[in-house]
Amino acid sequence: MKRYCYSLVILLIIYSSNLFAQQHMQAEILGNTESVNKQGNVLIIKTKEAEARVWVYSPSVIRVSISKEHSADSSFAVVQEPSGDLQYKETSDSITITTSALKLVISKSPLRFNFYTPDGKVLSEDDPRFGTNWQATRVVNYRKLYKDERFIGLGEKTGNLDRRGSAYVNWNTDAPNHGPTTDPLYETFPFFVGMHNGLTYGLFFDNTHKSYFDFGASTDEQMSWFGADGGDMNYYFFGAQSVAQIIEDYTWLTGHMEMPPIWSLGYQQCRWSYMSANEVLDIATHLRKDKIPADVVYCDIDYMDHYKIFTWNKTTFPDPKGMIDKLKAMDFHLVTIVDPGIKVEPGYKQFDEGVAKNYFATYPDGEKYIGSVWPGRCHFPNFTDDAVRKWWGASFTALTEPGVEGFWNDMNEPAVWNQSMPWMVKFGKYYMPEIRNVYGMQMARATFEGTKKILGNKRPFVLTRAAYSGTQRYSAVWTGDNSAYDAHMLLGQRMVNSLGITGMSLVGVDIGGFSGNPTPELMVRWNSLGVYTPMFRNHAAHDTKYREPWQWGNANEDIIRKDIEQRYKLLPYIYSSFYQSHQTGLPISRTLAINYTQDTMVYTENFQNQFLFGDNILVAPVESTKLTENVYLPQGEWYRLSSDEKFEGGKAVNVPAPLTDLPVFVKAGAIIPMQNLVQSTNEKGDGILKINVWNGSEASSFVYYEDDGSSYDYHDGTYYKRVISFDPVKKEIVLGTIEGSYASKYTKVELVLHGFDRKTSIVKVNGKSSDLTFTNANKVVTVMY
Ligand code: MIG
Repeated sequence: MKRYCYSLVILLIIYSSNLFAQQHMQAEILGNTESVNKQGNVLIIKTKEAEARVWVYSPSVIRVSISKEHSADSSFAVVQEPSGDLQYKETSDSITITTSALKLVISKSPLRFNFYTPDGKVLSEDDPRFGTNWQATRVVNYRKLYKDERFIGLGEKTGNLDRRGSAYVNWNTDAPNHGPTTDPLYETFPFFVGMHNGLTYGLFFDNTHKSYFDFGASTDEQMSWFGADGGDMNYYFFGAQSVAQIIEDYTWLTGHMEMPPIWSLGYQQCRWSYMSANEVLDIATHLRKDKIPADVVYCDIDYMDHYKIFTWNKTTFPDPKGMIDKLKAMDFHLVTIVDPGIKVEPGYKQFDEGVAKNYFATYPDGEKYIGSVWPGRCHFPNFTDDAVRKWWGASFTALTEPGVEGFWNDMNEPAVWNQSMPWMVKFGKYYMPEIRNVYGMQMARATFEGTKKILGNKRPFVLTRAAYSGTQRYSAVWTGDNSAYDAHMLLGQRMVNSLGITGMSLVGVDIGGFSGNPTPELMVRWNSLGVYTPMFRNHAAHDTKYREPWQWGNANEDIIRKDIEQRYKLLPYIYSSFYQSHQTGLPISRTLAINYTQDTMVYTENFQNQFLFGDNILVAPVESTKLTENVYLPQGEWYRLSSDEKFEGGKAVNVPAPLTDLPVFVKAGAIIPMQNLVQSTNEKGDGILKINVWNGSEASSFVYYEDDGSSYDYHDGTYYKRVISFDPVKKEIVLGTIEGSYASKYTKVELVLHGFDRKTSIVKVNGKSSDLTFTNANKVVTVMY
């Protein structure tokens, strides 16, 4: 009897501990190394829990992927292959991989990954206790957090430039009425740059599941961590010692943007919605009549027949081609919206074809998923499938045949009413939670690849709301449904700057704020900031007042016009900046943290919204309620663009900031090519390229770039490129040798000199001074080269 009791107790103990194990997830920590093997270009390290793989992609980019079960290796983001070059040294307790730019020291037991500069300075290390860690399918990497460490990046996120002390979630979400702290939003860019001890590094967590980043927000500053609900601990570590070079490496890895059609860099007029062809034409006519330079008008969802994608409303848009022909005659380009949801309606072409070919998302038993959006009950194309992408892409003939050249991809998080698509919905082989964060990117890809094919040698313009790392290869992005108040304008600017860190150069916000009605002051101010935003689009929600430039009274319209004129004058500079981005991945709007990484002032709340627009222009966003502003000018000398007033940098200055004059500065030595005023990018202009040079004490140069603005011929050398340089010691400006076979549309060069003293600094151009004639003390000469 006694014995029986004992065994019962033991049985109970075993039973209850099993119960315990069933009810509570175990945290599994990556343990001790059991084997190390090199297979071709990959180093494979096994522990009891998992397998780690390490590849060298370039001297400054090393990839680590840790998994319990590595599946087929594929990525939506990455376009590069690992290099064959992987050398390592192994001792009894560590493995070391050293390249010219990075040193990875892998401690074997327990298995931890620690990154250093080649000479051994710490860049970033695993938390020694926890490193990589699982709780069921959730995978997390805990990292050491250094006292002075800052973080920037993650793309479209609210909050501060410096993300230290904050945490974020990536889960693409339709977020109307989002506020200054809302998270997550529409896009996922799991890439950040860390900085401490005067050093920099980058980390890209290429995992499409819902993911999490905590930069010491809720860990009592003991550690930072990132992880995901599923998938592998798969990351790329960047070791370059400048933020700019890290961005170049990240965009090398995930791809560069193509040159955008130049018309997409002009002023864009949008609204939800211009309700008829007549209204669209009225808007375009009014812009021309009022001499507001512009290139683009939009059709939002109401151009369609019952919101059916790839259709036109026969009553309100009876003759799309006729309308677009008229727009073209006025030098306008039309962009139309497309949503992913395909209306469930037998007889509707896209519905019938998609059903017949099984192109839509399903439940696991094959029943098609239905979610409601604008058209009512809808199916959702599986854009992860190549055949579906081709089918979607080919459908655009309904829009391209009448002449549409821009394709706005909305609602592709994907959004459904009430925002709760079930987790078991399948897109081909993927369940929704795994694919959600790349759905929008794959829709943009389908749109870009399809329209590019249809348009032949013409560049399509694609704009998407949802995105994932690598989207720059296909599309521009905007920051979704912002709101008409000052804090949102500033927040939007930080997002534009942050998106630039993660490879998105062609970005914009809805000027004026999508939801709500801006005050006239806010509209004017926001428009002046739009001049210095890569994509410059005025857009508003359906329940707001009309907000075209003439809706604000004559005086305000005059200010708005003058600002938009400035945008058009700057286009040669802006277009050249896009070429730089196409070549290197550097953004157009650059947080000051890129060029002035070690200057703590740029991270302060007062100055964190400031940015460089291209290499040479510094912009300070200002609330519409302020008429002066404290602007932080980093080290060096600066000139105010509007007055040529000169400032010593390395300090904050208080400057006038009336609504007519946003604080915009140029660097001493800046070279900024401009042109005369035109009403659209299609207008030929006076043929004079105005090369503005601001005097400085250091040599400077600028790569001027031009092409036809619309075709892909630039891939074959049909462009016009020259380096323009200024040497203050020799007092010479050199217009370098012309590269490429394109004939510039400018036949004359006019030098506009700023800050030069007429007597002492006569400037030679390409060795000659005889052609120079000053028209006044500080300005101009005309030279022909
Ligand atoms: O449910 O197409 O963010 O720019 O105007 C709203 C109508 C759908 C959301 C987009 C917005 C667009 C609007 N769309």
